[in-house]
Amino acid sequence: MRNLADLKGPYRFIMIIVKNIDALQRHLDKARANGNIGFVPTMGALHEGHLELIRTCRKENVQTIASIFVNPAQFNDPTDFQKYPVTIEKDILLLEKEECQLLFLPPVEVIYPHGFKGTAYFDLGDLDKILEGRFRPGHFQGVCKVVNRLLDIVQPTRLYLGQKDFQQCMVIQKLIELTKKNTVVRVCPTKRESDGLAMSSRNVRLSESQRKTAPLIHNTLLRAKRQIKKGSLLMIKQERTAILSEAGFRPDYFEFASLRDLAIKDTWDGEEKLVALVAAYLGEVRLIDNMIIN
Ligand code: PAJ
Repeated sequence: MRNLADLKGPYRFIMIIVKNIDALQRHLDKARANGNIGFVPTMGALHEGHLELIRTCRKENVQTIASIFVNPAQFNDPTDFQKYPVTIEKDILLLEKEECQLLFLPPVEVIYPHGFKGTAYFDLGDLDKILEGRFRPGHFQGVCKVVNRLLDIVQPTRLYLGQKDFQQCMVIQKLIELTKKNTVVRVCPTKRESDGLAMSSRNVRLSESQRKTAPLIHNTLLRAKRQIKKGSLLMIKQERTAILSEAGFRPDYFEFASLRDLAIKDTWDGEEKLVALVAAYLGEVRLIDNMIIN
């Protein structure tokens, strides 16, 4: 008889990958009996930002499930959808390394059996009309469609999201309230490259020289955080936008908003909690970032 210590060779964690709902439910039923389920939805092309979500989820839950689904409903720009990086084999290895127990990898017809065009509308108030919503019409409705569907399927105890997509976190929180789900949202800090650039699946599409310019988007937020004082915020917004334009960005917005409800602020009373948010194109690549100010 052999005991465990006799087993030679490296230990290899095996992650279960499922593509359809029946198989997923079978695994989830077993998982649920063992404890809390934490869920990390992604569109793949995984980087350290995603992996930090997995690590936090692993620490806080008995079972970690990730999903990879490049959601056609949330791309308002068809070129962005076509060019969205797909690195599935690498993603699987990365998730296994983090000991993620379950990966849901559905084909489009499993998520949208009747197509995605005519499905439900979620009343998010102003949340999907400002900032990203203004420049990417329909984007947050598309995010809600897929997240609503994924949450109905997985029914996790906790949902892990990145602060990098600050407005998305607020939208999904609102979706959960609207649909009266029991899932708790956990927002994890933005993971950055050493030069401050927020990690993003889209960063691989930047040219070498664009990649050198890109961290300015983070610097401009840091600068605004230092500059801000009670009174009008318009000068800072204009100055920050101009600096980005001079460096070769095409800014969509640089805004301050209330941390509570994301209402845009043109003046500050020196007390209200604010977040600064920026979106700008560098060539064809659209970058977003944000920073909590106080
Ligand atoms: P995706 O861009 O793949 O991001 C998946 C999750 O990783 C999101 O919660 C996002 O905020 C988080 N994330 C991305 N970059 C990060 C970084 N640098 N630091 C920390 N977290 C980061 O966001 C989506 O996919 C989709 O909209 C999705 C929610 C999956 C719905 O389709």
